Amino acid sequence: MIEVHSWPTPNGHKMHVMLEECALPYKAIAVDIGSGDQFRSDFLAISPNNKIPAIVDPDGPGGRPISVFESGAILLYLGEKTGQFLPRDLAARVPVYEWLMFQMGGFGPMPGQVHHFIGLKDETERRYGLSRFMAETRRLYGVMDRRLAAHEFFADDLSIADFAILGWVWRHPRHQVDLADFPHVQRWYRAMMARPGVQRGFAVPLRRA
Ligand SMILES: N[C@@H](CCC(=O)N[C@@H](CS)C(=O)NCC(=O)O)C(=O)O
Repeated sequence: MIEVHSWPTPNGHKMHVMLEECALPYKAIAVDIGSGDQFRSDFLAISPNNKIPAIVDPDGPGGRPISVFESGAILLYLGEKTGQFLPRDLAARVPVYEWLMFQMGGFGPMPGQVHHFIGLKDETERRYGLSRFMAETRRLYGVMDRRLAAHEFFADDLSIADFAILGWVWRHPRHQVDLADFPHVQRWYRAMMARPGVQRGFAVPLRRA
């Protein structure tokens, strides 16, 4: 059974959603990042950047165990392993790569900065950080809204790119974005959150042992 070392955050939930949607059996292991579990040496052995998520698949390529860190790499690995949510055809795969990288490089780091600056006590630092990163976060919502105006999903069909982006859109109240301002993202978000696999993924119990 695949072990997912995780926590109920945007990057953690991506994993739980993918595993549920693929109907893969897995064991969720809590890494409480608020208590510093990510710095434990046993976790460092599978996640050298000290961040969740990471997985251990005892039945990796060639039947040998493998660990994978970085949520985008894990989504690609699971897509390859199962043949689900990652098209075989290269032309169909390109938009999956594009929107997955869009999330990993931008729509994750930028709202993540909003989540950081929103909690600062110093008003000057807070104001600068929020004006910069909220504007960029909203710009990225605009990019997604334009894409979804003409597409049901980010790529041609439901894919790992949707699961990656969903983890962060789920946090829109925290980065203070009203989805009503981005109606196509709102339509997509509602459809995604109505999926039973997605709902199971977001409900995965993760408590520290
Ligand atoms: N690029 C990484 C980012 C992972 C990440 O930032 N994880 C956060 C939680 S969402 C974390 O572990 N934070 C703990 C820390 O920074 O100490 C990925 O997508 O896997």
